[in-house]
Parts: sequence; structure tokens; C-alpha cells
Amino acid sequence: MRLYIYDHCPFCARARMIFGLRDVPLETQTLLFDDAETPTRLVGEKTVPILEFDDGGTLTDTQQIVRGIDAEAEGVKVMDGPQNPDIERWVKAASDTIFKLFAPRAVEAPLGELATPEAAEAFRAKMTDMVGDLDALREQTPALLNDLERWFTELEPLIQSPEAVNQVLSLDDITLYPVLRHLSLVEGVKYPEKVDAYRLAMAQLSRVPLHDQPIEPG
Ligand SMILES: N[C@@H](CCC(=O)N[C@@H](CS)C(=O)NCC(=O)O)C(=O)O
Repeated sequence: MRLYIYDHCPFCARARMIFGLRDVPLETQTLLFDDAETPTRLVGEKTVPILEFDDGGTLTDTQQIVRGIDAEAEGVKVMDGPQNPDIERWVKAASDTIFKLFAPRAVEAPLGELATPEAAEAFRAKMTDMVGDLDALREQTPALLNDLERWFTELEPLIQSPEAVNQVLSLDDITLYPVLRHLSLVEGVKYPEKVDAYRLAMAQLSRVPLHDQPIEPG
């Protein structure tokens, strides 16, 4: 099985996580951001993630990838873990602040999908389209970091364990970690204790590294 990804893409991080959490071997291939040809050949459009099976079949829906891999793997299923609606609510509510911090840094980050000047330029254009002027956003950093501190105050008591937000692994971990991972491109973020322990543990468990530190071989 091969998963085509962009490193910055939260849907791709979700798909990657289920392989790590369920210990299913995976080959990943990072596409250049301006490579429309490869995904179009595989699934008829420029999209990621794309899971390609050894028989040539493909899946592009992240939820189907997560649930499918989870269902097939032996043992306790992530999708059977208890969910807390407050996690999904938090992710939705905090995403705007997090994305505004993330976007101006992502375009300059050493991401595989930005490995050529053309790919980096295409990504910058896409981000600008999504959030507006990236330099202006950067100037809002102090206010955004203040907002983030308030969001963290809400999240901290929801984290029940570093190894699983609801104590037992669930789809909430697959929703929450990719958003926290965005912040690993942002300098000056002050993580409360439980949030920090959680993001570090989840990087290890899911085998999806944070952008600011490698995972230990496991
Ligand atoms: N079908 C996908 C959509 C995932 C998605 O929105 N992927 C974005 C990247 S994060 C994408 O492929 N965008 C195309 C582009 O950026 O050109 C799902 O919901 O699982």
C-alpha cells in the first residue's frame, strides 16, 4: 500500500496516523504541490491523500481510509474508542486561529511538497487565496498567540492522557493531533503541560512526526 501525501495536509496526517496507531506498514510518497499529473492519473483529480492498494485500487476519502485500515487491522479498534463531542467542537472553533498562525510559516517550511521553486510558488498562491495576505497575517502573530493561549486553556482539562485524549484511543485523537501538529511550525507557542505531553506522545504513537522534532525509531 502506498499513501500519496503533502506533509502539511491535515487530512493526510489523519490517514497516516491510523497506520502508525494500528502498526500497519505504509509507504508514503510526498507529491510536489504543483504535480497535478500524478494524482490525476491515479484518481482523475489533484487531491491528497490517495491510498493506492497493491492491486491498483485507490481510496481518496480520508474517513474511508481511516475506518478501512482500522477495520482490517487485528486488535482493539481506534473507531471503537469513546469520543467526546467537546474535542470536535474545540478543533472546529480553534482551527481559524491555528490556520492563521500556520499558513505564513507553512509556505516557508522545508516541506517535501515545496521542494522546487515552482511547487513552493503554487503553494504560496493557494495559501494566499485561502487566508489573504500572508505578510499581514504574520504581523498579527502577537494577537493570534494570545487567542491561542485562550484556546489552550480550554483544551488542557479535556486531555485525559498523553497517549489518548479520552484515555482510550479514539477518532478524536485523529481529529485533534493534526491540528496541534500545525503549530509545530510556529515559533513562540507556549504549550500547557498536558497539551505538550499529548502532542509529543501522539507523534511517537502515530509515527507522524511533528514539524519541529523527529520521532525516535520504534
Ligand atoms: N477527499 C478528501 C479531501 C482532502 C483535501 O481537502 N485535501 C486537500 C489538501 S489538505 C487537497 O487535496 N487539495 C488540493 C490542492 O491543494 O490542490 C477528504 O476529505 O478526505
